[in-house]
Amino acid sequence: MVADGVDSAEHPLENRRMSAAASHGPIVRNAPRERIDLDETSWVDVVRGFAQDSEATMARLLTDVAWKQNRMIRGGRMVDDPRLDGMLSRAQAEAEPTLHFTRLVLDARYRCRLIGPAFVYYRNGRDSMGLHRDDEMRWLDRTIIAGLAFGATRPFVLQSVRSKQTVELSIASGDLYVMGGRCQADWLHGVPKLDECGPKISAVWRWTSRQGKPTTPHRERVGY
Ligand SMILES: O=C(O)CCC(=O)C(=O)O
Repeated sequence: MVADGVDSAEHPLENRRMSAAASHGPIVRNAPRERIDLDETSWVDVVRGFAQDSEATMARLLTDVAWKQNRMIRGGRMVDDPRLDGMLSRAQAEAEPTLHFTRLVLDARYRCRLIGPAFVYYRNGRDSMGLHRDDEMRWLDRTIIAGLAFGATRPFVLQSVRSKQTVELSIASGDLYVMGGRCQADWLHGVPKLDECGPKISAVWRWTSRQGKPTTPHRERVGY
């Protein structure tokens, strides 16, 4: 087989490099992972530049995802959520190389079977996600929530439920973040509004250990 002028059949090292690249698609499996300990039991991992083809993937997601305008009660009346939510069928998600390989890497790295991805589309800076925890999972004592970003760079804010201490990360296109431990029990997270900002899509995978006492989901999202 000849690729880029290299006959890989005669070059075992090149052969191995090519099959490693092919087996992980457009993601950088070994991109450095920074662990941020929020407290003794909650953490966030951030992997910068994890997805290599985020522009092309975003263009396909914009057309392929079934985007939906959800509504919420705010101040006693129904209003549109300031963002769109969406899903792909399992087959569609698995056919998208970045999503397929991200799921494989996450499952292997965190030793769990994540559900998803679900998608969030922030059309501009006015779209946002209020501070919340992903309590629809109900068992929050030990969870893994991963988000892969496509498009505009935006802040991702975490706030301690008890002390109100905040940690702000800047998440750019192709960056992967993973919240773990007791993060959903003890910390809120959200994406604040910005004055000026281009579109952004987040792909989100979730897993719960189902350990501990289940919570009752509470839809209200504060701020933003
Ligand atoms: O856009 C993000 O990364 C945050 C998404 C999120 O918080 C959620 O879907 O619950």
